Amino acid sequence: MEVVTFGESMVLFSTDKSLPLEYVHHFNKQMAGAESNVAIGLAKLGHRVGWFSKLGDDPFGRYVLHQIRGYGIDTSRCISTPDAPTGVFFKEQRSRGKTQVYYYRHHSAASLMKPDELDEEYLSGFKILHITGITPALSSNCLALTRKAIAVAKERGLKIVFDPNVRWKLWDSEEAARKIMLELADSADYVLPGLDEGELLTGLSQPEDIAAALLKPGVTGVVVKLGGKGAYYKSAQHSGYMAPFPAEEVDPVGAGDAFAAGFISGLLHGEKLEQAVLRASAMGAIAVGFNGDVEGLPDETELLHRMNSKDD
Ligand code: CKP
Ligand code: MG
Repeated sequence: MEVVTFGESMVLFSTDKSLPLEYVHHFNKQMAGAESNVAIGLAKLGHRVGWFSKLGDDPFGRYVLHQIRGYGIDTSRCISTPDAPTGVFFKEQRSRGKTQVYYYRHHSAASLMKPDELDEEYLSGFKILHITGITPALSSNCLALTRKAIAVAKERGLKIVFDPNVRWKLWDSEEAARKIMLELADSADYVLPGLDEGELLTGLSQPEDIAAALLKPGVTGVVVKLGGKGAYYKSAQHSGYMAPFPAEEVDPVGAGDAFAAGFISGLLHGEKLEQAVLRASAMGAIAVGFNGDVEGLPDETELLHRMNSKDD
């Protein structure tokens, strides 16, 4: 197996109308979650992936599980619990490309994940562990689970890719978020912050300075995502800006996860940092062009086509 990730996936209710949610009568049911988005992105590209979580023993939990399993992702370490429901969230369309999310995930099943449930042997079977800053924000047990997974991954030789994915609605204070994000960033091999997340972590505002500050001993590469302006990448040997892929922005949610999936796929192909960032950027550009987090993600052929037509 190649990549393992874990975190909360939820049922997403989205709308086709650009209206405040109080005026919306019909919703589309989809599934979303940063880590499962990455898992699905990788699975669609042909990689062998494992994802686990704790889901409510309820119809939404079964729906999420069936969706993720349907992509050929290994869900054998997922736990179902009668003690709490599967989380849900709603996405409001403010105007084209502008969205707002409302979570109903407090005390959800996933927030009950805990460190002693981690199957350490299972982790040994993978090359890369992907983690995000969402999971440690769910509960103190989820934070402990994240720390344990990192420790086990290091012990067993997995590379760690960390996407801060700061969600202010989940953190009690900016200080707590910064402290934990920095701890996780320092323990990763690759860190993929957005510009605002890089600013939060370092107090710096230029991509070059942010990347230099996060490239601590033990960290191999940092990629600062700049949205429509591309990305800046840095390792001990190489650094540079990646120009953005042309993209029509329909829904930016999920773009960061698509970027992470592309980046990890590049690592698995043995690509150099710049080439992996190119792959990541193409994935991000594809992801902003459709509604939903994963529905429009490409297979390997489509992705290569997009990468080769960058300057057309
Ligand atoms: O950073 P992204 O826009 O790629 O992440 C989107 C996901 O997990 C979305 O699917 C949502 O469920 C979440 O991030 C979250 O918890 O906010
Ligand atoms: Mg993100």
